[in-house]
Amino acid sequence: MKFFVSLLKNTNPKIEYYSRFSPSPLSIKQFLDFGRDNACEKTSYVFLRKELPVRLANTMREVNLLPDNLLSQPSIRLVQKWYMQSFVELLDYENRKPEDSHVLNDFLELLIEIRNRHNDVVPTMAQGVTEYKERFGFDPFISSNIQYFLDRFYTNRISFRMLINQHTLLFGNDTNPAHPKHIGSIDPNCSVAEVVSDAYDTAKMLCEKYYLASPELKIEEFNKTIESMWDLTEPFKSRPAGVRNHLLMEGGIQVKAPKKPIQVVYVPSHLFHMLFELFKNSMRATVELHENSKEGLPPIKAKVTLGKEDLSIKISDKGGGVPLRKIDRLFNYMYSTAPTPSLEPGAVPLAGFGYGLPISRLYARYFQGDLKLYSMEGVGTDAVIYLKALSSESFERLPVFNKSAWRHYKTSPEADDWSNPSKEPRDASKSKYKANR
Ligand code: W6P
Repeated sequence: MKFFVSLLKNTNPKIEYYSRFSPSPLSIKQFLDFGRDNACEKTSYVFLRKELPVRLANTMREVNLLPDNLLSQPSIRLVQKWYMQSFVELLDYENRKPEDSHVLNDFLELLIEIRNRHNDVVPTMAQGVTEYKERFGFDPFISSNIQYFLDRFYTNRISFRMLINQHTLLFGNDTNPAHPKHIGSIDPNCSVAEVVSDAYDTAKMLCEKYYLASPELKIEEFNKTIESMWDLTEPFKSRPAGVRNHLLMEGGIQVKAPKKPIQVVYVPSHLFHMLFELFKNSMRATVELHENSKEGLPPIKAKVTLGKEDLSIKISDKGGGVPLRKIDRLFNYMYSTAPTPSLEPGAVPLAGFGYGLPISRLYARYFQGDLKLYSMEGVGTDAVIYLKALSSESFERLPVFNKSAWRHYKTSPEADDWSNPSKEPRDASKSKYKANR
């Protein structure tokens, strides 16, 4: 087996060549400006035929640094095969001039093919982690390696799909009739409360299907950038119906809100993904804690705020919270893969706690934002999505394959330099995982 693994390793000079380039991060503003002013398909083609192989090669080199026991799992090998095939197919275009007939069209079709080939990368990698765990058990060192790797690998995948989607949406024949103002996957005027409302409605349907009940939503908006827009008397007029319903609270009077809804230049599908995941988690916690209470279900609250630098979205539930010790686990890939430490026997599909939360956080971080959980055990949880308010500041945050990344995989864990709360005095050097001194 070792032999085959090393056969795949770094033997392809093209992977070697392209992995020496660092990916070129783009800002949302750059995506937008490029797509807006008579976007040029040739320019996009010339950029992508180099940038896509660079991003693939960087991540393929990193896959090879995984421990051999993991790398040899059939699912991981399958994913590697997909990456290799896509890489080779893209290299076909290294010397093909955009002026030649069919080149642009063939390239566009190839991108669609590649996107489809990689559709199931996330569940397939999860399968690989499961296979590994079943054979070798849970190991904190391996787990932290997997965490580091998958965060980078999935970020790379998000970015790869972003580039492909922009190209195919801008230059493919399927213009998006539902969203004529969108530039590819970007909405230059993305109304945040609208996406919050859509994500809530979708999660609510699932919730009612499994629990026959669901908590209400209350949305508030605070636009701290334009105080003059505050309007204390007039109800909203310019909103889509779905949003108005949630905003007109208590007697139909929305007390504190600016006239203009908070908007951002963003990818609505990314925002939806994150919010949907958070709502599922909040709903589950709320329903399970209050199922039998006479007072009914406490509502979920959403608060959207805009400052100079951050656009923040807080989703608050009264679902009883999570002890601090367990918060990290919600973002841990190895821990959250079934079956071993199944968090809840008989968990319903609403559950979340799969890869939903860690990947949602990657979406937030991808454009320089973040996703954080603040929980108070016994009461409830606040989840906050932070986005950059300015599209000129939301540059792609991309993993780079270099010496420093390499070191993450090859360095064994340090001995713990904090005390261990054990009853007996123990010899740290005997510990299975901390014995490298
Ligand atoms: C919970 C656990 C959780 C995770 C993510 C978002 C919200 C919540 N609420 O109880």
